[in-house]
Amino acid sequence: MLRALIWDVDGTVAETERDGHRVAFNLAFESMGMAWRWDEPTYGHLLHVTGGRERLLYGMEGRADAPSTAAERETLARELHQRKNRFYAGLVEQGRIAARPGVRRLMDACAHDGIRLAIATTTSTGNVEALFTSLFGAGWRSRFAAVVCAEDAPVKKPDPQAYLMVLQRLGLHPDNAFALEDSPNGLQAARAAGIRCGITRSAYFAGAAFEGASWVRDDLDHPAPMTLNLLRSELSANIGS
Ligand code: XBP
Ligand code: MG
Repeated sequence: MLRALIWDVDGTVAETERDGHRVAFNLAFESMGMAWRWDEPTYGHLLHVTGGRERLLYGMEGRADAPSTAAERETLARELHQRKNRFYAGLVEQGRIAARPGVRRLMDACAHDGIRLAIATTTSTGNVEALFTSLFGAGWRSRFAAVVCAEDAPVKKPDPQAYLMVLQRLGLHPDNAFALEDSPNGLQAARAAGIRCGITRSAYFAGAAFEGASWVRDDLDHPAPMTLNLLRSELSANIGS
């Protein structure tokens, strides 16, 4: 029986990577007087590493103009990451990022049917706070039964830590939850926690393979509305698989 819907944030609730984090990383580079810029193809490649600080460290690999020692790289990555998150919050507060199609509708349907909402994300708590306040208003948190972010689950997707923590906080068996994701790393994390997972393709993972997903679609409204009844039938048809 479906008791909880677990949401990934970046790419699933909104196109935050292309329009938010990437732009904010570039503002952070600029604010430190650095010439580095991540264009869309470059960022698409770097996105295979989850976690903004980890992504910065990965981006430094092979760069002649990156600091030479691991300690210096770590210090620079932390500074850039903090700046990036401040810029990201600013972009979000300006209302520059919208919820993806069907997100609000499905969240409202869950509230109506008593299906609990949860978040399993590798992004930082502050970023979720900024985005969800902008999209759903200051009282958004009361609508979610569990919110697990990078600070709670530091071992990032594709590791299942965030999903396992959500299940633990909800007191649920994986057969009673369904996950919504946009990336191969996210899908792997949900499935490793034993949770069925549907994919709404985001800009950067439009061409990715999603083996093991319950379904793959453009978004929650296309080609047709994804409903709770469809999710329920998905769960009952695949118990234990
Ligand atoms: C999201 C991430 C995050 C964001 C940036 O992945 O990997 O790192 O890109 O947020 P997912 P932070 O959607 O699979 O959770 O800078 O806070 O890490
Ligand atoms: Mg995502």
